[in-house]
Amino acid sequence: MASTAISSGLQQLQETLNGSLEGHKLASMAKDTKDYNNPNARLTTDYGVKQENTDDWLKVVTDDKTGPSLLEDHAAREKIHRFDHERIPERVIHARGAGAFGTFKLHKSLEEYTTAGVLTDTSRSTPLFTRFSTVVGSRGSADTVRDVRGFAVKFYTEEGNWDIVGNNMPVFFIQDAIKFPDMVHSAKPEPNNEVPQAQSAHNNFWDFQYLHSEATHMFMWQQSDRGIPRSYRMMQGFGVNTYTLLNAKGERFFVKFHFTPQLGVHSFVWDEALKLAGQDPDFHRKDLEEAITNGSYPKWDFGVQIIPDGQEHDFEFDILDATKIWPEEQVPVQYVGELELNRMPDEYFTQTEQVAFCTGHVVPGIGFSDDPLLQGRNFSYLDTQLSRLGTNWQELPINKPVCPVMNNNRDGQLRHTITKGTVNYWPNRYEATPPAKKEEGAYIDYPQQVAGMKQRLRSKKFQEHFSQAQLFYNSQTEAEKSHIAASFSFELDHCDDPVVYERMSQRLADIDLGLAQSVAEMVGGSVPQKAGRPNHGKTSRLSQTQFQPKNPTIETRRVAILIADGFDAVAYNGIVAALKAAKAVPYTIGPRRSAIYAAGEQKGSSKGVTPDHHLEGMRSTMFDSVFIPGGADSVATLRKSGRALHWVREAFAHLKAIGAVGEGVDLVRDAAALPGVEFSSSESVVDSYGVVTASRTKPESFKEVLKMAKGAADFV
Ligand code: HDE
Repeated sequence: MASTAISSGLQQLQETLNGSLEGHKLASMAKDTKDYNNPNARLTTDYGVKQENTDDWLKVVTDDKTGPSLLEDHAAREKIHRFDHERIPERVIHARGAGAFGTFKLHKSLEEYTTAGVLTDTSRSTPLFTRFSTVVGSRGSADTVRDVRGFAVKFYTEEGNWDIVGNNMPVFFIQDAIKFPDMVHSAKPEPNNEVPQAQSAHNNFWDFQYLHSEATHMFMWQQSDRGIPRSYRMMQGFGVNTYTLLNAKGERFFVKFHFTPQLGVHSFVWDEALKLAGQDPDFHRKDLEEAITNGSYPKWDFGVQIIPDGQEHDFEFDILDATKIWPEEQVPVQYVGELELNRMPDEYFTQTEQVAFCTGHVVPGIGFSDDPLLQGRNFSYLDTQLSRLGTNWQELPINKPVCPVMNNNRDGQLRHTITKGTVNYWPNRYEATPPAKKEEGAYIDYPQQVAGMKQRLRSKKFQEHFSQAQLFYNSQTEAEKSHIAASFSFELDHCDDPVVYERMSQRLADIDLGLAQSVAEMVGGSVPQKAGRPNHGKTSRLSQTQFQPKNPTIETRRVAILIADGFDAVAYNGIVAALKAAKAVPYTIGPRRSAIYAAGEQKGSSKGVTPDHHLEGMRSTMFDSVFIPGGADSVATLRKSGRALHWVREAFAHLKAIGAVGEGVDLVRDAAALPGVEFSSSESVVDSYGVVTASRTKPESFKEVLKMAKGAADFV
């Protein structure tokens, strides 16, 4: 096929990238890319023959009589046959996800600890693909459910692919990989009726959590606001497992990987997340796409925590236990690089669905540790790709490394590479394709001394399960703590087996008596009278309120502007311009999606403003903030609309910044007819409960409103 728009677009991009690694990856993908939106292309069969009719099966037919369809129609059979086999098995977990391409830049070399080029060469720009996901739900489930989020990054480095297959929480439910199938079975829909979908709020999940006290720390994270992130762009990423780094002197270091979002960590409130699951199940997917397409590229600071070999036993916890963090106060995070996402995939299936991450994919200078969860993962990821993608999945464009690949792994179903040569084994008489030497960049395994009894046991420090659960809870703000209590109350209310909610209420007393008592009362468990163990009272930097941007911004925040006929054009245009200038994303919402006319404008003499959506089509949940410009007729219409009042009330209940000017303030006042909530009607700018109102429209009002909207970033 002639060079098409997409592949030539990719090629152009590649040329501008000037022979860089990113250019290399793009060029390699361009070879496999075809443009369907090309008016010069023609429909063909899979074997390349142009087709004149793909709408009617070849059949015996006259003007008034339809006879049998003919088996001889190969093109029709091919079309149906290909359709019949379109589906592949979804990921056994993390089935629902969204991906994006990006770049990794290193600011500070880690050569003291590693030889890995990607972590030592500050002149490099390493291309990458990131896939975010929920864990429990099926591929078609909702984005905003309470769950852990996957944060998987494939770095296409000069020395081969390096995958960090992480999550948005730094710990995990279990310590030993052999428990994984039990754990996942308990979280997935129950086996008898396949209920519930994408929920941890059911008997089996909480039964397992109680029976595995090692899960206590992790379920506190999952029940916290971290379980309902506002955006993939606003969550942390953690490698979770302990890896190792190896430097040029052959010294080894233990390492944990961190990604901290430059936009800060933000979450929904639960009511919002629940509603969004129905109102817009693709909310996170669309959010990522909206930001990248608008050029507001999400960025994370990349950091490492490092413990030198020999110091691994200096901690009260085992540094190989994935249910434990390394508190930052004990092992600081060194931020050394930046990950940016800047390009959406061209096609979901071939890129986001077919990407195959493996914890086993490490590059020279990076290695594993004896973390028993990681060791099992190293088997599982390689293995699972086989049932999802078949053999030769490494050759799919999204999975191909940017460096040369050559070995004697051959054949298998759907092999693409054609390897020339007369031998396919090593050693061979030609000395063809010999193994690499260390100085040629070969992967070197650390010569680790190992001794011990072969046993099905866990070592001593792995037996302590509550200390860091307390540490996490103690570190939360009062608002975050109340969200945790509300979350347990919701989840355990969905468990109808008293054994489950009774026991879980008792378990919470191992963390905090007050928490256990409030949850037990809500869910009908017997109320614990004394703490299961004393609280050590320690805290760490674990509240998400401590991960906020240095310069708060409303960039990428979605602001709904409510208007009806007769709106104040000065106020409307002013706020739209101010929001755009601040790189926020304004959406105009009206009672209908056909033109709305400003005060003094006439249908016919003016085009009016065409809203992006109408009040029934989108709900306040889909926006970060609501603004109501003045205009007597506009506001009178909105004040009569139950939906408009609900919009403002709901936004208020979800702690969103609300702004109103001129008569718009009256709508806020109507909506705020709640006990104990009062809004002044004075002419100056009023800021109370996160609501900014200014009865007189003046430029300063917009500034105040914007300031408040920025403040919205602080609501957790
Ligand atoms: Fe995974 N996990 N996992 N996991 N995991 C998979 O691999 C597994 C664990 C994580 O976007 C599977 O390709 C075992 C921890 C992410 O494609 C599977 C254990 C962490 C993704 C698998 C764990 C993760 C997966 C399913 C316990 C955070 C999605 C499909 C030992 C550090 C990757 C696949 C993507 C996916 C196994 C525990 C993160 C079955 C056995 C801990 C982000 O191989």
